[in-house]
Amino acid sequence: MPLTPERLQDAYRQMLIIRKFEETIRSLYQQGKIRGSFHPCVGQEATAVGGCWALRKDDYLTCTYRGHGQAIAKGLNLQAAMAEMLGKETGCSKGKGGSMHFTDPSVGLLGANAIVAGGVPHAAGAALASQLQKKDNVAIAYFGEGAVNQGVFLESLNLAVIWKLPLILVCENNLYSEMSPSHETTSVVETYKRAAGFGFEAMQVDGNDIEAVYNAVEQAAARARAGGGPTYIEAMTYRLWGHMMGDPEIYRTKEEVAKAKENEPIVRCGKRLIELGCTDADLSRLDGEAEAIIAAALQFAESSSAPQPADAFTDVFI
Ligand SMILES: Cc1ncc(C[n+]2csc(CCOP(=O)(O)OP(=O)(O)O)c2C)c(N)n1
Ligand SMILES: [Mg+2]
Repeated sequence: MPLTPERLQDAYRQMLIIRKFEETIRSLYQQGKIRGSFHPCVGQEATAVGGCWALRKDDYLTCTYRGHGQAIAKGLNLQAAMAEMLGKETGCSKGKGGSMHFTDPSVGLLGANAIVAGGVPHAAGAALASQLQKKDNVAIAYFGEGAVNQGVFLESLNLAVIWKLPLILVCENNLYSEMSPSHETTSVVETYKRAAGFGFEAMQVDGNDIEAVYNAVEQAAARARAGGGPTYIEAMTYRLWGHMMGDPEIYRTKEEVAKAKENEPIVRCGKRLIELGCTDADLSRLDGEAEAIIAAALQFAESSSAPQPADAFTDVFI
């Protein structure tokens, strides 16, 4: 069932929440309130919301260090996400994981992963478990196009097809792997063709079109639940900010980024909503709601306590 106009409004607000989450993190980072690295997903919100909203809460998700949007779209509590960024004990990983380790099994979020392609075999494993337990849950893994050159990625593709796993692979192809353009590093830049070569149902979609992503993932999930096996979706998108905070962005031009902004998913979804009968006032209301949700999450996170030193070695492998 496609996204209804009502649900598309909610999805628009969800994308705004993710955008404002990242903007807030950037500001906290600049104030020195957050340490470590932060890889923003600004510009890629449609892949996150379109994909995760096409799934059930009890389906499994793995994502990368750029996965804040996916985690939130899958249902990660926003206050727990914000608190995790600030290293507070109320964070989803009790303040010990930070930006690259958002986890919440209660919404199927098996974990973000800082290792390129690391989440792909994890999702394949979750899909295998679901199949062996004769459940109808599917697993989705998000990764960047840089992941397709990793050995474990290719091994996972092979087994997923051989075992007909209920697995959905979403490649967020944003054209760059760190500072390297993908055409300089990857033999077949249209990554879905590799997956097709492994026997996947494989396609490329406009990753900045939330409805296109939603429809592709919804169909993939229906196929997987019916025992039809895995699907590979290459979602073409663009990250509007640098690879991480402090990226000097000397590998691309300002003109290229400006051009990409014309095609960015939130503006596009706003235009689509206007076509469907929404007014500018409706869009401003949704923006205001998103703003208030983010402000409440920040207030919660800032007023939470830091983890106790005595708990330094609990919930961690040492
Ligand atoms: C196995 C491994 N090799 C190298 C790195 C360093 N690294 C971090 S992000 C990244 C780029 C990955 O690019 P891509 O998969 O396209 O994802 P994007 O950052 O564009 O979302 C690299 C090489 C890593 N984290 N893991
Ligand atoms: Mg990339």
